[in-house]
Amino acid sequence: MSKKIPDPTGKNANIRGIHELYDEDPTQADRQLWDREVEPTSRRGFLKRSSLLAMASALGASAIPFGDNMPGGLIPAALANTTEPFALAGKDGLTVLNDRPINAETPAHLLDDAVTPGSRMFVRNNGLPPEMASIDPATWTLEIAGESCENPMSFTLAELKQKFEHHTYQLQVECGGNGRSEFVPSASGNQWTLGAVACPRFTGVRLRDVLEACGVKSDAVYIGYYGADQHLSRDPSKEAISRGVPIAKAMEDESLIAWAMNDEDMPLLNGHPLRLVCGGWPGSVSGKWLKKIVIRNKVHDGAKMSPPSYAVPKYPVAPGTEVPKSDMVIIGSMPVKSLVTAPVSGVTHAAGQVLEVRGHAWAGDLSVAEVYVSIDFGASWQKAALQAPANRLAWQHWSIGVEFPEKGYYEVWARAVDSEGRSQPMVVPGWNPRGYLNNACHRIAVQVA
Ligand SMILES: Nc1nc2c(c(=O)[nH]1)N[C@H]1C(S)=C(S)[C@@H](COP(=O)(O)O)O[C@H]1N2
Ligand SMILES: [Mo]
Repeated sequence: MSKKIPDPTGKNANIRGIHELYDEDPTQADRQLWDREVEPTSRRGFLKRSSLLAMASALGASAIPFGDNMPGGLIPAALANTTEPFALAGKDGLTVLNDRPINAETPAHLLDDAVTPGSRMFVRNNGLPPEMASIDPATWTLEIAGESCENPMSFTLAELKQKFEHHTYQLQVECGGNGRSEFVPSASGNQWTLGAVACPRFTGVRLRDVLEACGVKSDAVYIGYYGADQHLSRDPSKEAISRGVPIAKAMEDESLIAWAMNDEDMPLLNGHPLRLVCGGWPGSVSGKWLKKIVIRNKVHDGAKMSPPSYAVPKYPVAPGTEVPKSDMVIIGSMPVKSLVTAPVSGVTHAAGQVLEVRGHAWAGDLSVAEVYVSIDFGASWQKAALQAPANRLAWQHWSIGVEFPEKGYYEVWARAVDSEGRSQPMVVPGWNPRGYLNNACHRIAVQVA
């Protein structure tokens, strides 16, 4: 007999889909998963016990004497008596999904800027980021090595800046799991909705120029990165994540080793003082807090590099299918997608007036050819005006004036088509075990009154 088990901690009540994962009594592993994958985001909810220990100092207390009696993860009243949602320093209006590791996404209407400000760029951490106080840009070094590197070398940040030409590109970075929350049955991992995507301007040196200065052997097929963040266990022999890209992607003009975002230092949570940016691919290839790059003679084998991480089945599977790792492929270029960034979903609009609807569209390594908008649940589509990208791998802006025939409830759906004629699907596409690549149309609600 299977039955639905409520989350015994009650912490995840607002997180869609999590309970569907469990129809047996929860195991210890399940409880750990609740703690690890779906930590609470509301002060009216609960925090996990490990975070509580740190909370004594947040309360300005030296200790919480009866802390052992606190129900696992209870939020202290001193912090609970406010309606302010949890906020991340330097991140403006982002929704925090997790606090250990820190993961936060941006509501669609806060992604309205043509170029995403640092304060609005999502945060996806697999481990524990280095602390600001431990980062000294003056002594930071980047090492280039690996079996397919002719002359392994190390560069200080100043040497990188001085030896190589600087380049600035606006680059779209989207987490491979963006949209995961819509898959049924649900996939474990951050329950991203729409906002694990951004397109800031990055400045740095070309990855290619640095690799070539160190000599790329003819047998090179891949690069891999290592960052200064720690594994969640703090075990120094483990990497939080160490991924990479095929050498052809690494050698593209737009693949950067970047120190600046929008002409400012990289925000700490986005990889200060140095990160890799390979736009158009899952964000996980763009290594933060970059310490080392290896040139490999095989597919890089760092943490979260092999299936099922960042991989999808080679063939379509029915929802819920168990897929052998050998039948999975590593995700490369991301699929075509778009966002409606204005108006905000749920807006009330005056009847008889034209509603200005706008947003962005992007298509991995490709460009976007067309964007269409529907106000009748996909029965008919109107073509939006679409701008060229600022450069290759930047998202493109679209806009359209929409008229509504009468008062009532409408949804505005947006659908982009890439330069090879592939369209976003109107419904959630191919289910896959880890919940990647959901590029379904974004829709917003509009009340015409
Ligand atoms: N060192 C390091 N680099 C990393 C990660 C990480 O946890 N550690 N997360 C990756 C993932 S999964 C994504 S989606 C992007 C997110 O970049 P952002 O946090 O700057 O938005 O960083 C990638 N680079
Ligand atoms: Mo990611």
